[in-house]
Amino acid sequence: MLEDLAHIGRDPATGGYLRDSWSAADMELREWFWGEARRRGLDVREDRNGNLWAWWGDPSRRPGVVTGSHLDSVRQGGAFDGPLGVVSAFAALDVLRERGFEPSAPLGVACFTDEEGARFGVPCLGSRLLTGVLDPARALALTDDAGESLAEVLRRRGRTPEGLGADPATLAHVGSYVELHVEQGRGLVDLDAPVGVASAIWPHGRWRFDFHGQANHAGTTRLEDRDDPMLAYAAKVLAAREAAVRHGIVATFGKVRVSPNNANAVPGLVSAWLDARGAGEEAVRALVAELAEGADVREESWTPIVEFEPLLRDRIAEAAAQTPGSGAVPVLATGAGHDAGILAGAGVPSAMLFVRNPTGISHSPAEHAEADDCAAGVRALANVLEELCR
Ligand code: HGY
Ligand code: MN
Ligand code: MN
Repeated sequence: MLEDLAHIGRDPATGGYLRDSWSAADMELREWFWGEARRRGLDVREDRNGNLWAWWGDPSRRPGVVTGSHLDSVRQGGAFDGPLGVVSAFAALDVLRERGFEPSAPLGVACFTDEEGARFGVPCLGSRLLTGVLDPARALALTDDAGESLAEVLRRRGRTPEGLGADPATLAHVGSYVELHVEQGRGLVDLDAPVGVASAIWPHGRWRFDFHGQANHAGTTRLEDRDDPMLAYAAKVLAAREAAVRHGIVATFGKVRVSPNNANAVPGLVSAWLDARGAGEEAVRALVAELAEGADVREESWTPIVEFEPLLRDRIAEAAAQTPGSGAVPVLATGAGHDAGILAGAGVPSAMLFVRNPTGISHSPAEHAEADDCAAGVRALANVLEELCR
């Protein structure tokens, strides 16, 4: 299944993926999801927010056990972040059927829309809308780099923007949620384990900074006459790194938009996005407060710390370790956000399985997972689903 997806949205020049939400690549990925679900006789549907659900059993009878992830990517992302979780969900369902397992609870495969927030800026857009933590009016007004709003994009894709919003009926179908995800660090490499279980997701957020200046000629404007926002931006980037070291957290300016972006002009405006994360919420807030001093800044998203429910976490780790030869399944925290964190925050018992990434690199074409480790992840997920559906 990973090979079937490998060509969709792939940039041949870099091997990276361009799978913006609602892009042509995303529409192809959605078709793939429907096909895989239909091939397995699952009842597949798209909810009002654009999330996809494929059910084995009827969740309106009783809440089901759901597993899945997302198919969209960051710009020039890797092949596994998201897709590995969706592919493993279908594969784990196949393993359960091979074992002759009859779930006593409905079993669902989920694909959340726009987990990365690469196009419209708010990550986990689909799960935030589903759980009601994101105001649909705000979501619809979000615009992409071309200035197109989510509402316009949805209409162009034949969806109904007015339908966006909290969806308690769909959320009620989710009795518990387990997301398998490629690890986005070196935890499992250092522990020499193919599969791990999440203990927590660090608090993290995104802030947009606007540095205002005066557009002017690069050749005729004397230095003392300049009001160059690029200098303020550069100073802020260096300040963010210094503050991150001091606060013991991470901070990144990974996206910047210069306008009008001429090589021969002093810019009029520099917009830049800060991503700050860390084990402790207060340190993240303190760093942002420092950088926000005297700046034109607005918070675009915030995700509080997620501590996965310990009993469920340990039950998952136990089940995942049932596979002969799997060895212990370590428990580790992550600095990466996930839909599982949004669902956990909405009170849905949630858990995550990680699959070893030998490069430890993510949000890059260098992201990788070995076939054997992916297979170990599927077996562990099948065990977990069997345990939860018992
Ligand atoms: O950015 C993140 O934490 C996740 O990969 N969306
Ligand atoms: Mn990601
Ligand atoms: Mn992801």
